[in-house]
Amino acid sequence: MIEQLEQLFEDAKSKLTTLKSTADLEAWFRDTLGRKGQLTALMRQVGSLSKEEKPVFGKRANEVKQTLQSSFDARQTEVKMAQLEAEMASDALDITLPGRRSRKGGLHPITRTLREIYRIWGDMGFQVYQSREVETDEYNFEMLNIPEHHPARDMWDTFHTTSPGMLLRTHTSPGQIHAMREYHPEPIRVILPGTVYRYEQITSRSECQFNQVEGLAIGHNISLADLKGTLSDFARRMFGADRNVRFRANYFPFTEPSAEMDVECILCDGDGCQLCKHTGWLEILGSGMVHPNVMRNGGYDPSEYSGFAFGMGVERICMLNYGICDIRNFWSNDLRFLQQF
Ligand code: FA5
Repeated sequence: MIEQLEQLFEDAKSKLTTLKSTADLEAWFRDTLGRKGQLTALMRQVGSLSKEEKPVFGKRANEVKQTLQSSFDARQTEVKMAQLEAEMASDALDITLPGRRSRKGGLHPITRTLREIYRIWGDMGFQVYQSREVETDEYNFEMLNIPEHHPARDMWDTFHTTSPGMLLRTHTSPGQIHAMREYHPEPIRVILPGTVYRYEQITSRSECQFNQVEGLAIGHNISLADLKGTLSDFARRMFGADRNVRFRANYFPFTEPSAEMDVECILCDGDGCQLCKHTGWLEILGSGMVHPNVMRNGGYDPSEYSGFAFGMGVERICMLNYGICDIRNFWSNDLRFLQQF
């Protein structure tokens, strides 16, 4: 029987070296070392041996089993590696294929316009001051000389929150009071950008949610001439030196005197079109000399200080610059519109 064992050992070992697939290896294992394999069958016959032969056979059978098991493990690893290499050679990764392009986004035209506005006012010595979007009635109206029941409240109807006296600001002007209270008694040169809200009919020129940039200059001996000169200079830098502007007297409760500034319509070059309501001009901002009551509410003494303020509509400026004839495009999320910028 020991000869049979040695024969089995030699045959199994040499067969193992010829195997090239996992399936063949599995079959070899089943036939040789498996529960119904040849070695197991041989080992079961140990009972038929003499007392002296038994331990010799048992020891050798275990050695054979262990050697065949480790040869099997080593061969299995070799076969797997060879298979992997063959797969990699036949299914090689072609790194010359172009990757998927990531889609490029662009800045919204309003963001571009805001950045241009910041740049121009920055060059003129104005710094950005951030003010809140949810305001109190006191700051949005009362501090700006618009007491309860004042008819001017009709022009600036807004969205109210469930907390009494809290509302979405209708303009960036309440920021004037915040800035004055923070900077007093220093001179001030700030712009205050941000979103404002109005309960109002949406048309091609008017939205219920839009952006404004407020401006405030407070100091000694600031006059209406400074206001006109500074705003005209802004228009020249923003729209080009050949674009005409005009000032129209107007009324705002928080400035006295007050004026609106119009820019010649860029779409029709002043001939009249739908955008400019056939007037040839587009209003871009309201402005004026800060009212003494507002000055006092901000903590400044109007007999010592004076100043001007303005509030410009960013969408209107953007429309003029890019020749956009409908304000509703800005919030429509239409890629055909946005991809043009
Ligand atoms: C005001 O909001 C004042 N707070 C401006 C001001 C500030 C005056 C400081 C004096 C001193 P008005 O409601 O006119 O004013 O709005 C200012 C600008 O915002 C307008 O000139 C216009 O360009 C823009 N605007 C107003 N309403 C809308 C709207 N519904 N949609 C888009 N832009 C608008």
